[in-house]
Amino acid sequence: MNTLLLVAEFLDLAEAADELGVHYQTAYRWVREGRLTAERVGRRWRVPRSALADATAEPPAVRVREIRATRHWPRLQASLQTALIEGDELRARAVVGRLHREGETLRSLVTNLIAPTMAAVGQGWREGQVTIAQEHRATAIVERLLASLDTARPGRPRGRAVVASPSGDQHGLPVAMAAAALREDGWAVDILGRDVPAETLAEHARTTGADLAVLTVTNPEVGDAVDHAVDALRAVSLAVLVGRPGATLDDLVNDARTAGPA
Ligand code: B12
Repeated sequence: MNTLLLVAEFLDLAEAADELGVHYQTAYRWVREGRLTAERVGRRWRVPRSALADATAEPPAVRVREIRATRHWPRLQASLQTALIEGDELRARAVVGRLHREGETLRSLVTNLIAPTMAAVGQGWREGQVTIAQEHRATAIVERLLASLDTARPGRPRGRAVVASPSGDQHGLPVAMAAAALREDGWAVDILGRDVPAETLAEHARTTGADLAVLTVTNPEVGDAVDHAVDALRAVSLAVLVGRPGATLDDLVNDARTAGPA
C-alpha cells in the first residue's frame, strides 16, 4: 500500500522554528529582519514552507561582496573597542558574530577588526587611559570569542601545523589568531599556546609528524629564544615560519602554503 504524506504548504511560526531547528524567538527575529518570509493573519504568522530554505541559505556571493564592500571598519573597531574596554562580552560577540555570519572570514575579522582594536587597547594602556585589568579582561574576551568561532574544517587537512610563541613571550592572543587563520585555510592545527620552550615544541612537532611550525613573536625582547627555537625545530627537519608584529595573516597563510606539503 502506498502511503501518501501530506505536507502542509504553510506553517505557523512555532512549526517553522521547529523545522528550522531554531528557537521561536529566533524565528520571530528572522521575520522582523526580513530573513524569513511570513505574513500576519490575525494574531498569527503564516510561513510558506518554501521560505524555510531561503532563511537558512548562505547569502549569495554577490550579496556578500556588496555587504563587505560597504563595511565601515573604523566604526566597527570603535564599537568593539568600547565593548571590550567596558567588558561587555555579549556586545563584543554580537559585533563580531554578525559579521562572521554574514560571511566575513576569521582572517578578515582579525585583520580588519580585532587586531586593530587590540592595538588601540594596547595604546590606551600605554597612555594610561586603559587599566591593566581592563586590558586583561579585553584580551580574555577576545580569546574566548576567537575560540568560539575557530572550528576545524571537515575533510582531509592541507597539513599539520603546530603554533606557539617562544619562551619568554606571554602574548597568546596572536598565537590564537594565527591558528584560526591556518584552520580556516584547511590546516590541522595544534595550538601549544604561549611561552613554550624550544625543546617542548620540537619534540611535540617530531612525535606528531607536523609539517610546519609557526612561531608567533610579539614581545620584542625574546630574540635569543626565537633563534634557539628555530634551530631546535630545523634540527628535526621542520619548516618554520616566524611571525612578528606587522606580519599579516595573509603572509602567514601564503607562506604556509609554500612551506607545507605539496
Ligand atoms: C594583550 C597584550 C598583552 C598581554 C598578553 C596576554 C595574551 N594572552 O596574549 C600581556 C599583559 C601578558 C602583555 C604583556 C606584555 N606586553 Co603586551 N600587549 C598586549 C596587546 C594589548 C595586544 C596583543 C595582541 O594580541 N596583539 C594582536 C595583534 C594586534 O598584534 P600583531 O602583533 O599585529 O599580530 C599579528 C601577527 O602576529 C600575525 N601573526 C601571528 N602569527 C604569525 C605567524 C606568521 C608566520 C606571520 C607571517 C604572521 C603572524 O597575526 C597577528 C594578527 O594579524 C599589545 C598591543 C598591540 N599593539 O598589539 C601589547 C604589546 C604587544 N605589549 C607590549 C609590551 C611592551 C608588553 C610587556 C613587555 C609589558 C611589560 N612591561 O611587562 C609584556 C611582555 C610580557 C612577555 N613576557 O611577553 C608592547 C610591545 C611593544 C614593542 N613591540 O616594542 C605592545 C605593542 C603594547 C604597547 N603599545 O606598548 N601584553
